[in-house]
Amino acid sequence: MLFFSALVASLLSILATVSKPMDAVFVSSVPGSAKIACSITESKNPQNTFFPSRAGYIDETKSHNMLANMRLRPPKFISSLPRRYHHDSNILSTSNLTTLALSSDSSTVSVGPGNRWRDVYAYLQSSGLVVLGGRVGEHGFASDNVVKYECVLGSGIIMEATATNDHSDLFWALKVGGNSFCLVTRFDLTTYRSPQVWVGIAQYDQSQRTPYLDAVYNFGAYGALDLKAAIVPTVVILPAQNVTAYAAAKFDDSELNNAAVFENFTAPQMVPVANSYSLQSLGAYVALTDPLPACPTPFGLRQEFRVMPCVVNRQAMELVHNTFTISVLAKLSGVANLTASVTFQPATKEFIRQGIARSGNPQEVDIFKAP
Ligand SMILES: *[C@@H]1O[C@H](CO)[C@@H](O)[C@H](O)[C@H]1NC(C)=O
Ligand SMILES: *[C@@H]1O[C@H](CO)[C@@H](O)[C@H](O)[C@H]1NC(C)=O
Ligand SMILES: *[C@@H]1O[C@H](CO)[C@@H](O)[C@H](O)[C@H]1NC(C)=O
Ligand SMILES: CC(=O)N[C@H]1CO[C@H](CO)[C@@H](O)[C@@H]1O
Repeated sequence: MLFFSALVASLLSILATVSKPMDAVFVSSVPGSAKIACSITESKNPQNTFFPSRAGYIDETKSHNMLANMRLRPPKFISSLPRRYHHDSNILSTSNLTTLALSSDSSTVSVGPGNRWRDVYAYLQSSGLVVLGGRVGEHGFASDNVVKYECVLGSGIIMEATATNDHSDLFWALKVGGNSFCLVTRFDLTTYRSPQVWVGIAQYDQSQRTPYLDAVYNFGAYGALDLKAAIVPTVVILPAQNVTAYAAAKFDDSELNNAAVFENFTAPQMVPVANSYSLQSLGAYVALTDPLPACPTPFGLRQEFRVMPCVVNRQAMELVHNTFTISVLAKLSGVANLTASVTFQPATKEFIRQGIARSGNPQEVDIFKAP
């Protein structure tokens, strides 16, 4: 905890993403026990078990870029699988769990995990409501805005977890727990009234490298001063084409285009080569950017994420940026279709504050210990 108590301003998560062609490994190359599990599952549930050569499998992998050994409908058959597969959502398809229902007072929306964000925003658009789908300090992380999970345990038992019921420990753990604790079959999310916002992506060429990294650093250090504004700054590398580009997805929960916190992302400080920042509904924005034009994931490609948190530090950003771009360009130029990117994601103090205010922060980042 020494690391966090030395926290000066805010955290900066470095998200590295790599999209690459999918390996040809599925049921045929998995270890023996998995093969047996697949056969047992298939014999019990032939309609919903998909091996690579079958139509259902191809449909699933067309719409989801995950590595998948097989697919079946949860939660009914979970307990027939060996325990080590219970929580591996990569082998379970949730694509038919497509619930979308606004509560009677419109304060929450129930969302099945088979939905894409574009479905959720499109569903809410006519009511002028939105949910937190990402990383906006004003309301914390998306996981700070889940009020209830419906989930299936390894034993096959279905339960609901909230901040205050008998399963509050599970609720707390699910905030950062990924799929290690249960399979979530429904998320109840807090809604916000926000019919139109300023949102869009500015793109810069290689010449803007230094002012771009400076602007991202400043946002990490001072971005909490404007709670309504957020950025997702991504360095995109296409090694086969020898191209490095800089992008900033900017968001301001306001109908006025006056976020001073973005001053260094616009002229004269930096001149974008393309810019879609405009007043629009989040639904319209998400429909246009899913999948992101900068990182398309067509059939046959998959994505992999790695996250490393560190205290905001301009020198560290320089080191990560240079090491990553230089080694990707030098070592991966022979890989066609590969996109590698680094997102210097500022997580301001407000993110952490909101997490603590909304039923606790399992990451145990203690901003109040900052000097
Ligand atoms: C989803 O439902 C459809 C229609 O009932 C069915 O054909 C398909 O196999 C189901 N998909 C999965 C993954 O269970
Ligand atoms: C890649 O582009 C840079 C300029 O952006 C250039 O200096 C370098 O020589 C190029 N490398 C290759 C292998 O083409
Ligand atoms: C913009 O950049 C200048 C110079 O680096 C810096 O002093 C200022 O704080 C930055 N503004 C914001 C809002 O980050
Ligand atoms: C899906 C995709 O982007 N495929 C491309 C991979 O790279 C080859 C060679 O550059 C292209 O021809 C494909 O279109």
